Amino acid sequence: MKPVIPKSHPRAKSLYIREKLAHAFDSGLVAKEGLMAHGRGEAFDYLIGERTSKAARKAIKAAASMLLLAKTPVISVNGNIAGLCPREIIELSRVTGAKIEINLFYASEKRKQSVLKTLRKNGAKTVLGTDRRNSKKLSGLDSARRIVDKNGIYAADVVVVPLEDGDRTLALKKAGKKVITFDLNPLSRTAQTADIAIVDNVVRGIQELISACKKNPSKTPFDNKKNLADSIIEIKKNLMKRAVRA
Ligand code: PTJ
Repeated sequence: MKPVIPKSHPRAKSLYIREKLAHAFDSGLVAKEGLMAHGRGEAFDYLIGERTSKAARKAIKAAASMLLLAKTPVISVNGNIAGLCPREIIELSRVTGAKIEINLFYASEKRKQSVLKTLRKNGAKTVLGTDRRNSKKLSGLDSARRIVDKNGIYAADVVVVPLEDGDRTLALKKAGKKVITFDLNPLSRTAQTADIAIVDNVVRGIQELISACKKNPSKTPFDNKKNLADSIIEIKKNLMKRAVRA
């Protein structure tokens, strides 16, 4: 079959990611709402300039150090992240010793099984979040995300929550956990509530995070609010450059 997106297309990379997510939707991994969430992300990525910003690099370094110092880190996996970067999730788990737990907002047993199958196909050995006997409830949360694994998120000291909803980030914080997120929207409640928000496309940022973990960075002070402000300023600068050219 002839590829739909020509390699020469000026925005081929972004379109490949979109196509990957569309395929993941067709194979039952991604919720239809996940496609819309991706669209919102794409819009912010456009404003950021579709590259990893200086502020994001700083957040990635801080996240690597937090993950490596954690005692019981967990990576929470939803449909979008399973569709976009399953191999990288497993690699991140390998380099940090973090457990992997499936946790869906638009929860369904069928989609959970699809995510599990994809993670296994990509090399995951142990995946939490599928055994009801281990279910515990996170308090202060009404969505399906409140059901977590007692050996995973429930017991974690650090949780990575890529493409998240703000409510759970707050509930995790209230439960005394440190939260790391990937969110292209620096204004989102998740980004504003997390300890470390990496304002980058998870597809790019997760590769950088894996590389940073391999370098074993030392702990340096990190201020999430300041970093988010820097991310917004970088967007502004990028827009100003475009405005001058126009
Ligand atoms: O698979 P499920 O059922 O757990 O559902 C997953 C989604 C993503 C649908 C659910 O968590 C959701 O509705 O999320 P929100 O509230 O729309 O938030 C998603 C956030 O991620 C938004 O702020 C987007 O800008 C951002 N985002 C979207 N795509 C990316 C992204 N951030 C980083 N990388 C992306 N590729």
